[in-house]
Amino acid sequence: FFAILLGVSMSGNITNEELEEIKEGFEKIDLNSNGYINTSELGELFREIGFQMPGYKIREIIQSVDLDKDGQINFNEFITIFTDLKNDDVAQSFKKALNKKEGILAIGGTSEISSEGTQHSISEAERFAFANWINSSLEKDPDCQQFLPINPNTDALFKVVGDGILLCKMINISVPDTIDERAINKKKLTTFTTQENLNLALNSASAIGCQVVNIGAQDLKEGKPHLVLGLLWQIIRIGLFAHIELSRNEAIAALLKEGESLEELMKLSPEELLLRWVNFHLEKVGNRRISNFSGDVKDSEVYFHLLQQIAPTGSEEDVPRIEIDTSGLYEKDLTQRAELMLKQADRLDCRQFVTPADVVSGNAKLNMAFVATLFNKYPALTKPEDQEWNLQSETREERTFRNWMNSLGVNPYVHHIYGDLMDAMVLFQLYDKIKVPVDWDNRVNKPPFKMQGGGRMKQIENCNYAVELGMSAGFSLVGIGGQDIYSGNQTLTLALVWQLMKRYTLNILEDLGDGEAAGDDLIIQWVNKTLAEAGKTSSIKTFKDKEITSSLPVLDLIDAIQPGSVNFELVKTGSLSDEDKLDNAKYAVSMARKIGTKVYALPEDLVEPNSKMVMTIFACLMGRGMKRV
Ligand SMILES: *[C@@H]1O[C@H](CO)[C@@H](O)[C@H](O)[C@H]1NC(C)=O
Ligand SMILES: *[C@@H]1O[C@H](CO)[C@@H](O)[C@H](O)[C@H]1NC(C)=O
Ligand SMILES: *[C@@H]1O[C@H](CO)[C@@H](O)[C@H](O)[C@H]1NC(C)=O
Ligand SMILES: *[C@@H]1O[C@H](CO)[C@@H](O)[C@H](O)[C@H]1NC(C)=O
Ligand SMILES: CC(=O)N[C@H]1CO[C@H](CO)[C@@H](O)[C@@H]1O
Repeated sequence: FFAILLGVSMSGNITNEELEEIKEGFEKIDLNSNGYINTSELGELFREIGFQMPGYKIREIIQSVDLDKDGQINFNEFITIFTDLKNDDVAQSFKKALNKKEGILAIGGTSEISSEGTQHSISEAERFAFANWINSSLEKDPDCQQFLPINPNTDALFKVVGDGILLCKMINISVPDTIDERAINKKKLTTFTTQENLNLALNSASAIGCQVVNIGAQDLKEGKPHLVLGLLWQIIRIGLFAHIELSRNEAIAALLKEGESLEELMKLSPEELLLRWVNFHLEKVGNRRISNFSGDVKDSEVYFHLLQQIAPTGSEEDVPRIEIDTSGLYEKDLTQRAELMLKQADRLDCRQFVTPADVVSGNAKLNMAFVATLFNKYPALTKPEDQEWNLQSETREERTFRNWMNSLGVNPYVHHIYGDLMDAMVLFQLYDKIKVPVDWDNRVNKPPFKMQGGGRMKQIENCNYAVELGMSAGFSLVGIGGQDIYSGNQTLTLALVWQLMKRYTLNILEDLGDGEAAGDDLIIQWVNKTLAEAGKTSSIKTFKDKEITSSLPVLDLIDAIQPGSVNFELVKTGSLSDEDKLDNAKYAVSMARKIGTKVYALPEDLVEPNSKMVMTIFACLMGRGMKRV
């Protein structure tokens, strides 16, 4: 039954046979047989299949399919859970549950690959788009020549990710310098060295904020279409959005509206900024505006105008004028019109992600990626000169915290650490992850919140509760009130988030040991002992130890945990320049990920050394080392 649900949830089509199965399933879940599934019945289902879902998530699922808004699911609505492909969360949840349940794994695994129909509907459009994107992104990479170009019309894409190299390269393109070239195994790959590459790819993907909890190395080796596309999209999106962010691209301030503050603009997500950007350019030519990347772009009209507005005018040196031919606007057939529009985009070297069919069908994901491509290449924005401001760009620490949260799959995705935590919803989810019980039903006010009055109070109440939970978890939160989190006080917000991350890291250790409370001393002792036992000469006294700046203790420890893994010929020793130190640190971080640890810290954290992040690195390595036995 669940296999069917899974199959259906991926293909979007239901046969009569399947309908019967779903009906049976519905009856099983509908415990009181009243023809409706309510929150507690759905919760029971998830529990039964071994998957803990917080109450609010279950309500969210119900809300999302509850067409007649009566707070429960009838049979017709139930079917939509499995047909609505867009409801990815649900499909993912089921998948997770299935993977956990013994015996079903095999069924779940094959249902994805078994029928041709299933694969097609996973999204041929995405497969096509991503294959082409990879083709052009990695065209010049010497290590990728053996599998490029990827034929976008076949399933070749799913095969080429199997050895991990291509994924490592794509991650490094999205967030440059994430992966050290020296850590990738490139020649004569064996099962083991392939596994290492995939570890490196998956742990690096986490480190840049991808949610990979459902994806294992085996899934990538087997090239499971659904998972490969999901991971690739996360990686690609992070790269596309990297500069659609006020603090990294001040020209975005040109999008400020009358009476709006920079803070307000800063809170917009990249999607919202892109919509605003399109409308900003549309304002110059007429009254048309868009509010989504689906229905509103289908007729290509908006695109023609946008291209015309952003095409280089020749006023800049070395960038010749490109005149956009808008005669395609008069083409009646929408598909042909889209093709004419894309021909113009091609002249800007921006024909990416969408085919005419994707434009006309209003594929929101791919159209947004297309618009992001246009923005990244030709923003055509000028930073307003008349304004004084001092924008702080995101610190390394803020970014690391954010990536950590996002990799745990918090919802909504955190773009701005302060603005996105102010209603505490993300904090509550993090408490869930560190096993601090959250009273979702009675204490949490759920969004949406009104901008004024009551909404503000409700968010502050949430923040107060978030602080209270921290106290109950034994965090040190002296002088931190809910109001500080709500108003985005940087120091205090970071203090809370750090304690969440630290607890998360230590929990992993405790899960491995016999419940012994892990602490700094215990970790340092373990590090010293492990180093000594492996005959290494390095050791550390604290997480601020000067020795750490060379990364040698980390590299030695990695080699102690997995003997022979570190190539010490690549490691600089003796008296080190800052550059040498950074070089070692990059190698160390990538190597740690390669042997299977989820390190979020960055090379700079070792060079500094930043004792908090250094602690997480050693703790992760300790976790890995303990698993060895
Ligand atoms: C990653 O990117 C950096 C900077 O762009 C580059 O120096 C490095 O060689 C790249 N590594 C890989 C594995 O592509
Ligand atoms: C997109 O926005 C338009 C209005 O601007 C609306 O009519 C249409 O339903 C929206 N489409 C989707 C898929 O949200
Ligand atoms: C944040 O809180 C600290 C401690 O209460 C305070 O010293 C600091 O001024 C606050 N920062 C802002 C920007 O309000
Ligand atoms: C680790 O080793 C160093 C050097 O031998 C020593 O000074 C330090 O006290 C040790 N720390 C712990 C916690 O074992
Ligand atoms: C088969 C295929 O689509 N090849 C393309 C891969 O990407 C390069 C660079 O964009 C194109 O020139 C190829 O046509």
